[in-house]
Amino acid sequence: MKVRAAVAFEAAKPLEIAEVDLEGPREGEVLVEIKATGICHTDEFTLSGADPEGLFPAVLGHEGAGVVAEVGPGVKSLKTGDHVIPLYTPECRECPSCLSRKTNLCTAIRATQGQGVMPDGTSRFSLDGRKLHHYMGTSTFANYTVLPEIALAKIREDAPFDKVCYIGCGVTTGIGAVVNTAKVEPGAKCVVFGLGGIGLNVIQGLRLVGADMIIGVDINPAKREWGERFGMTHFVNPDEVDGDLVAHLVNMTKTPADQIGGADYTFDCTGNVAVMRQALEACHRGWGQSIIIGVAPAGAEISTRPFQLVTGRVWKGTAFGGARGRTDVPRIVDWYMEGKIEIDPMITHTMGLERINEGFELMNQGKSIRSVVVY
Ligand code: NAD
Ligand code: AHE
Ligand code: ZN
Repeated sequence: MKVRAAVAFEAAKPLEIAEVDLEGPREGEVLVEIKATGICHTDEFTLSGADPEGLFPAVLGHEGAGVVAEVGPGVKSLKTGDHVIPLYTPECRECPSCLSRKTNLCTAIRATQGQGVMPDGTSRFSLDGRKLHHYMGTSTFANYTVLPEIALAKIREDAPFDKVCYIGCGVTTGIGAVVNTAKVEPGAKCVVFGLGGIGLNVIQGLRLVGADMIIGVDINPAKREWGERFGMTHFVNPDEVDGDLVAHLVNMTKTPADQIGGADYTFDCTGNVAVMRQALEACHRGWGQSIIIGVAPAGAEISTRPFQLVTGRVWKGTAFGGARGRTDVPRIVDWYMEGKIEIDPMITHTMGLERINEGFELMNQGKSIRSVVVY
């Protein structure tokens, strides 16, 4: 069938809208009509050429929501008409990782997903007979896409696509980092670096679990108001700090009873390895945990003095907020529908597919929190 897609032909070039060919679903696969998709910084990261796994030409996009249009042979858990959210972290419930209960990083199809193809090693997308790569196993920058059954979360039918698509990455990543990865307890002192589409969801996750001190750090002064809107208690602009940022943050967390200071939990939502170091070193001696969410460019490495870890600080990372997608995503949709979490105010821009490059520009200029493309 012919579908409309925003194609990334080359790194660091704008996406091009094209009518491309999409083959129907094979064994264990599902054809989904995508109704809406968010634009995440990771799409920009791959488009920029900084992603070591980046492949071109490709149909990017990983933050979608839509309706099952057709199921392939052997598909048991979904039927035509079901409402779904694509999962770049699938949940097969059978691989060693899923069975371990220690991680959400299902390994059933990770190898082929990283090669930009379906689990049988072929692509369903093409243009004039030339193969187009899938992206993160989801390719939501097309109005129809094909995914494995294990990479789809079935959601309730009254949830609006143009809002819950954000649960396909940003919302789940931010809130999940707090709830699943860090397991932040009420009363905690926390620092969030980078108040974009992910960081603001970390902040609302911290508010949800009852953190006491939620310090937001961003070089964009406009993010102060955004952070406060979702529960941030203090804002720090590194450009306005006189002296060392880490010492400044540690000082902010000191009390008369605790003159050591440092955060119980910090979160990097920037992808900048220098910031990741600051986030670790702003943690409390003996127990502070720093969670890396941001993705860093090819070749970048993190560093710190080993003494930071010897003295009890912990460095952790999280993918998709540690969420098991088919199990957790429908619950997060329920939280949104029940008013327990906010999404609407973070979706600052909505546009048709033909304006998708504007969405990338708004993000690069720090003028949006989330842009959503509606088909
Ligand atoms: P975004 O562009 O919306 O937000 C990034 C924010 O960081 C901006 O507000 C920017 O001003 C701020 N920032 C940049 N440099 C900074 C610095 N030196 N100090 C403080 N703040 C700084 O991006 P996003 O969509 O929120 O994504 C954030 C990061 O998370 C990206 O690296 C993205 O690829 C990654 N990500 C990871 C996962 C995961 O599962 N681990 C999921 C989604 C996104
Ligand atoms: N391909 C990159 C890393 C990209 C990355 O870390 N992706 C995150 C999701 S970001 C969503 O916005 C992730 O889930 N990683 C786990 C995985 O298995 O991909 C690289 O550096 O090679
Ligand atoms: Zn994302």
